Amino acid sequence: MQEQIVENKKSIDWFTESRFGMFIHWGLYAAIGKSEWTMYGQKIPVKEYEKIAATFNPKRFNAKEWVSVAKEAGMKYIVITAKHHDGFAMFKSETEPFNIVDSTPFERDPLKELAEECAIQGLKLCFYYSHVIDWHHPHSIHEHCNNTWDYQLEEKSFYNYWNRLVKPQITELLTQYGPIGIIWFDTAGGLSKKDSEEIVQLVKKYQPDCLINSRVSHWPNFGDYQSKGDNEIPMYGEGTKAWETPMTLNKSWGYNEQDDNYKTTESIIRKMVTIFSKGGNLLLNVGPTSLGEIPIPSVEKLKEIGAWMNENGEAVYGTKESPFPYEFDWGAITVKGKKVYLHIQNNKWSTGSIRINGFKSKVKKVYLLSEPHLNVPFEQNSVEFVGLYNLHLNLQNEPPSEFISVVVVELEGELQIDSTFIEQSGMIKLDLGHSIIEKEHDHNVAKWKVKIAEKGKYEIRLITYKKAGTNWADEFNQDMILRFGNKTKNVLPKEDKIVTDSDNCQYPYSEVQSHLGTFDIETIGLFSLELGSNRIKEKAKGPEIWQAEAVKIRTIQIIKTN
Ligand code: H79
Repeated sequence: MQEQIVENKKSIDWFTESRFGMFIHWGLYAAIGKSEWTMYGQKIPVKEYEKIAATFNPKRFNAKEWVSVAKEAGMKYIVITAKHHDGFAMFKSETEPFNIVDSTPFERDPLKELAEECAIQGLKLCFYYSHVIDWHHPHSIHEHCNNTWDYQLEEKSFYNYWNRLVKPQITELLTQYGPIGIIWFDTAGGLSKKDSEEIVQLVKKYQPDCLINSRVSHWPNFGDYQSKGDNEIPMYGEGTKAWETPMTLNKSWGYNEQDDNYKTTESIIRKMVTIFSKGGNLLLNVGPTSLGEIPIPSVEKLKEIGAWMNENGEAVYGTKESPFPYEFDWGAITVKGKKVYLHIQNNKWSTGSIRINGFKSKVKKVYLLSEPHLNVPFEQNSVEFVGLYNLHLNLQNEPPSEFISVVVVELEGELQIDSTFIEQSGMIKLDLGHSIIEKEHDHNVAKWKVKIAEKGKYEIRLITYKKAGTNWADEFNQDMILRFGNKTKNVLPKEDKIVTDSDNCQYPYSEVQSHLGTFDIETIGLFSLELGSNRIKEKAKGPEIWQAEAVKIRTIQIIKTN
């Protein structure tokens, strides 16, 4: 038996180069209009749920329009729900008549039409398939979320489901629709290691180049790339494999008629850039209606995103992650060969200048990506005794793009930076993922080393992500121990500031900022910073379930206050 699934280098390249895909959650649930978990939430009996199929007739479905919306947004692949947790197949299945061709008046196979259109327009088609949760089938078994209103758990026999529905339907999807980019699995809770391996082998048997996301299994080391949690943007230091964030435009995956909680276009573009700068892909979701239309506000957002991608795509497609192991407060960095792309937020642009510390490479020229004839004046300095190299840009021109504008830094030679933590214009974010965690007494201590280049007062802030509905006091009821330089402080973090939508954090989490203390730094150089708490866990060895934790410790931020 195989211990590790070997990464297929050749076929992962298209994925990492594409960076941006469209997720489509579409199924019978669109007709209820309350997202894809309604059957489970309302315990709708199978017999009742099947009646929706009899009236499901998405007459306005037009594959050409959907693929065009994705393509014009700059997306290179589409992942559509072939079967979600409700068990309804959105394709012609010989295995099970509970499918869109055999049990609706629509009678067409939208996946076939999308496959043909994707081939014409040059996008990769990929299928989401709920392999463990299936509330329609009498024998599916998940560790938590089963249909217990129609079926008795103790009467279920899992292999009836696995061998007679899952394997044949995955075979259909891999043999009837041409080359498939990814089979996107979800919610594998309870699936054995042996069955996980078997499903991987089945996919590879029919299409060796088809990628599989890590959610195929809750066992470690599965999948060709890491599928982050729903709406999760990872921190630094969480692994190196290719990865992807699935993200909603509002708060829902499947069509939800009441959900007009759309993120602003600016918020989405900031998150996109953050993801790209960390080396990830973004799979951005739409939830079409039961008539077969992508909701108008979604189409409008995607048009604005497309305009940005059209101007700035060179700084996205085929780029690599930023070599700096931390976030900047002005934006983010991507790299391609000897070009370093600075994605600068327009509101930071108005400050007139940007300084990057730790930039060692000799710079040839700096210019605006969308107007390459416009040079950006720059200076390079070094302060040898603290090992500090900086690049200073003068942003004289107006920001050329909406929301975020890209400056290209062209290098003379190879990219070389100082990858230790260095404060950047008086600010640095140290992610927990890049700390060293050691046990002391009854708790763990996270440790970092950070270079401070200017004397003065520095505020230390804790950044945590809190899940909606969590009571802070239940989570934090013991002091944390903070050490900076040679001073120590015990502090109980409070919810000093809550940000519901930041560049890295979104629903169902909010970013909480807690003031931990202020320290005087009287000499410049390298300092150690340590945070001790019973809430700091050892680093996870296997896959983690993103939304399992009520509060996640994320980052220590150091900010110069004078
Ligand atoms: O397909 C989308 C979700 O349906 C699926 N993953 C994305 C891509 C998903 N499956 N499980 N979960 C997400 C986590 C389950 C969350 C739940 Fe709930 C909390 C289920 C019931 C309570 C969210 C909130 C759904 C209904 C209420």
